[in-house]
Amino acid sequence: MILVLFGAPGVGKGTQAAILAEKLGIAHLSTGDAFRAAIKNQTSVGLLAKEYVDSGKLVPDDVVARIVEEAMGGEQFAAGCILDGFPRTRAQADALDGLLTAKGLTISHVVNLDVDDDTIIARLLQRGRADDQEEIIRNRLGVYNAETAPLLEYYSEKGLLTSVNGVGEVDEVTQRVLTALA
Ligand code: B4P
Repeated sequence: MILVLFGAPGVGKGTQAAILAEKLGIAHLSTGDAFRAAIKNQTSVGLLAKEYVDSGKLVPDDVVARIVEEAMGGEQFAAGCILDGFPRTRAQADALDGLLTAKGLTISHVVNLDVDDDTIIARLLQRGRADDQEEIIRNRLGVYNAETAPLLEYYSEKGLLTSVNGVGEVDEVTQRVLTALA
């Protein structure tokens, strides 16, 4: 199964992906986590990604495609995976299609977690990660609306998209996602 968890920053993609990966027994790839690890370890990708992640901009598509291709080559991805935070642009969606086609795979589901902006801002301010400051969060939401949200139509036209209410207890949201996958 290739599951894409989709949604604005802070809707709970990372939270749900970790739980679902465990429940479904498949790998979890978070591009956000991959960039944060690269930044921490000061790799070449990390040095490149830092200014984008710090300011809430999208890391350039070619860098994202490189990190995803590398990760998905790993053994643990053979049984499928949950993609968390990728794709975020049409170019990334095209790169993913190319990657999967080369492996004889296709996307099984795209689940969009739907959460209102006020709830997102409150959640992220409470978390308080370095990029969780109100001005940067608003920038991330703007980038999401301009560059990522248009993918909803792309996946809807392919018949792959289900939207799930992401407001509520974490367990409740997990159940809604599992129902959407059934
Ligand atoms: P990400 O790491 O993907 O982070 P996110 O979108 O902010 O968070 P997510 O939706 O996963 O929310 P989470 O579960 O953590 O991106 C960070 C940056 O990396 C981007 O701004 C960009 O610069 C870069 N990047 C990543 N992928 C990229 C790509 N493909 N292309 C280009 N750039 C890319 O939840 C947030 C908070 O809410 C947590 O504190 C959590 O505990 C809480 N929460 C979750 N569910 C809840 C619930 N049901 N109720 C209450 N709180 C909840």
